[in-house]
Amino acid sequence: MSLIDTIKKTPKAELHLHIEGSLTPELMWDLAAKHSVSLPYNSVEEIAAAYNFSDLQSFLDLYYAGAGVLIDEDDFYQLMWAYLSRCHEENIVHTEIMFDPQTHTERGIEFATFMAGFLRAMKDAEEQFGISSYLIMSFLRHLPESSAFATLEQAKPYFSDIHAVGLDSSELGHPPSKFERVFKQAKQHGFKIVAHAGEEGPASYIWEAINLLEVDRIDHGVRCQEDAELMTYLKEKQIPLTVCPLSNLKLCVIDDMKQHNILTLLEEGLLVTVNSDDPTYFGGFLNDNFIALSESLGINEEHVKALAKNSFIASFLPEDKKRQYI
Ligand code: ES4
Ligand code: ZN
Repeated sequence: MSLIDTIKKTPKAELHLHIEGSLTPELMWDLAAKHSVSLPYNSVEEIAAAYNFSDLQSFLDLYYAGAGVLIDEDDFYQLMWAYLSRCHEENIVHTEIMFDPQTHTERGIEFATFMAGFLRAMKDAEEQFGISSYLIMSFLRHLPESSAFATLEQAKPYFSDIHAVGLDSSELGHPPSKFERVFKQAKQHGFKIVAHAGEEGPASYIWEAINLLEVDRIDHGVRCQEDAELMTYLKEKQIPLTVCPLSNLKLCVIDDMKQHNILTLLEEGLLVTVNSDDPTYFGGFLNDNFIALSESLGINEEHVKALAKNSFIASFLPEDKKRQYI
């Protein structure tokens, strides 16, 4: 079997995926027409051609604008259904999906609207494809703590549908410490905790996520290598890092995929996983990320198997379910 076949056929879990970042240019175009939302593009091709970013913020500006076409329950259903259908094609058997309530509530969209669409698609994917999926509610870190608290309150009717809370958006200048109190409350409600840290931000933000937010996983975390003590800690505690290679390339965290440190981190014994982050904006879904690593870093079949195994170990699945895959 070729390496590409191994990548495609190996059952995988995806742990770092923003559902709003899986909006295809085609669906954006169709929903803009449906709702008479004006886009600054004249065609689907123009949308795709606009996806050239210089850093995280330049991406986030387009990502929030793109999400403006998501208005009614069926839009959120279609968005989630399209992603889960792609999971089926890619042999992703379990996925833990981030969504940003504030991206929608700030535009006047009700929690009930997006949650109903997401949950209906997730149920259909479980029934039709056997894919299990969990939701991770992420707070936007560029907004104030009070907005995160209000979001947690609004989510109360859906607590049983949400597995974890996370932290995303503009990292620099918005350290995890800004959200210590709201994460403490989320933890008291029994949620698992994740946070983006060490993508553009320094290793100290990863320490804050660990010590102040008490995270179960770090999203990205690739700047951990700048702190030897942190590397030792991550290895000893086996705190998972959900790494997103094509994202790091597209957002200029690295200049060339050959510079990516994921293989070094794996070989050092850290619990790293491969993920797609915002696949339609960054030029590839999960298997494309594995393929990019094979082309640039020469990962082999053992690496693919180890990374896929890590994705289940690092997941929030119950132990008996994990054991089916590891
Ligand atoms: C994100 Cl790549 C990335 N980093 C931080 N926040 C995000 N939201 C969506 N994608
Ligand atoms: Zn992300």
